[in-house]
Formats: sequence, structure tokens, C-alpha cells
Amino acid sequence: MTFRCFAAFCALTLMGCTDAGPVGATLAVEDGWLRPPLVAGRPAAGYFELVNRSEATRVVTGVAITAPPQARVEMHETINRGGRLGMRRIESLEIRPGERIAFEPGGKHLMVFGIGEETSYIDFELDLREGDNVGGTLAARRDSP
Ligand SMILES: [Cu+2]
Repeated sequence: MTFRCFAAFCALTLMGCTDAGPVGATLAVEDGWLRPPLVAGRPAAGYFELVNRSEATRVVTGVAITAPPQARVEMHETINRGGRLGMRRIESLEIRPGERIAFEPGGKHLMVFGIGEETSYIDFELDLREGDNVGGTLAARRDSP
């Protein structure tokens, strides 16, 4: 996502920008957005970049939705099985110091169940093996690429 696009996105929502997090925050969710379900009853997809600004390797061991309350989420990655695209659940994800991992269309993503086309955002939290969880907000983009 371009910077211009990201800036406009943040100005619109005043959410989803985690750069202003507390000093000393070590893991950040940046450039996040939500692709709402195209059809009712189908899952939505969440995208962002996860950045490790700490000196230590961190391991994401789970993900949970904090809002809206009825939603449910899984970490997935897209895989190519002999020419057929599918996806599978990611149980844990290691991120090294300085590393940036993209959750993006065609790759890793959050699969969000139980929300409708009208949903404007989700709040989620990544569980870290080391403790202190990291939260993020993904606002819906209807001009999804
Ligand atoms: Cu998926």
C-alpha cells in the first residue's frame, strides 16, 4: 500500500494507526485494512504489516477478535497445491528482530467469520508467546484491490 493511501485511510478513520503507540512498543500492526465479505455469509479478510522493532524474536501464537463481539478470526496463508490455490491455518508465526511480515491478498491474511458487508471495522489482538499482546484495528475498504 502506498504511503499516500495509508495517510488518507488514517485521516478518515482515526484508527488503525499504531505508530503512535507507547514508547517501547516492540511489535506493531501497520497499514491495516479489512476486506468486508463480498457476499453475506462469506468470511472477510484482514490485511496488515506486522513489524518487529525489538531486539528479540517474537512468536505469534494466536489471534482473537475484540470487536465486534460475535466475530471470530483465524490466521491463514494461501498455498498452491499443484496449481490449485487453497489456504491453511497458521498456528504460530515467528518474527525476527527488524523483520516485517506482510499479511496481504494472495498471502498471509486474517480470515474473519461472523461479520456482515456493513461492518466498518474490527479490533483484534495477537497473542505472543512472550506475553504482552499486540492489538490492531482494521477499517473496511470497499475499493479493495
Ligand atoms: Cu483464509
